Amino acid sequence: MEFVTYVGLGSNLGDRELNLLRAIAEIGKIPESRITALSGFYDTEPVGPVPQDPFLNAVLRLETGLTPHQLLTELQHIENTIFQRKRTISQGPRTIDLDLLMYDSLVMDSETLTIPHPRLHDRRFVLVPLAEISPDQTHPLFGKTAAELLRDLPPGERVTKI
Ligand code: PH2
Ligand code: MG
Ligand code: MG
Repeated sequence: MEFVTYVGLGSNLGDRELNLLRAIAEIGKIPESRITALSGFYDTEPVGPVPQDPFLNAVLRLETGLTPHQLLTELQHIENTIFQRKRTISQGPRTIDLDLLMYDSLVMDSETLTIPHPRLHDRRFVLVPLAEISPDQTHPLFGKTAAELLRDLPPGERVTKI
């Protein structure tokens, strides 16, 4: 379990809290991996082009021996098989969304996976829970900590701890 990774969780369809709890339980079963921190749950205003209901968001730290693509496959398996998520509207409502936010200090851009997550640094609904659990975690591209990224973010969408 030598790599420190962060996973963002989001839900705005069905029982949002139950969906996050179920997803966390499933992430806990990923081989060669261990959850070492979990943020609180945040009720957040929807961001992006699609008008939709508010999300419940959280971030967890997962220490793993899996490669980024192996971990992505595990997360997609939970989204698709456990939650039977259908990919209809891009960035639209979903029962569960699991995003690999950071993988150690790795920077990569492949067909299927971009690390760090390309919008991580300007999304309050990610930075608030990330800074809660790991304020000193540095972003490998910007060289700023989660707390600094959050501090430097202009006022934006509402993020309320439940
Ligand atoms: N996810 C999106 C689009 N907009 N807004 C909030 N507040 N939280 C999300 O997780 C979210 C979003 C698509 O992934
Ligand atoms: Mg997402
Ligand atoms: Mg996603």
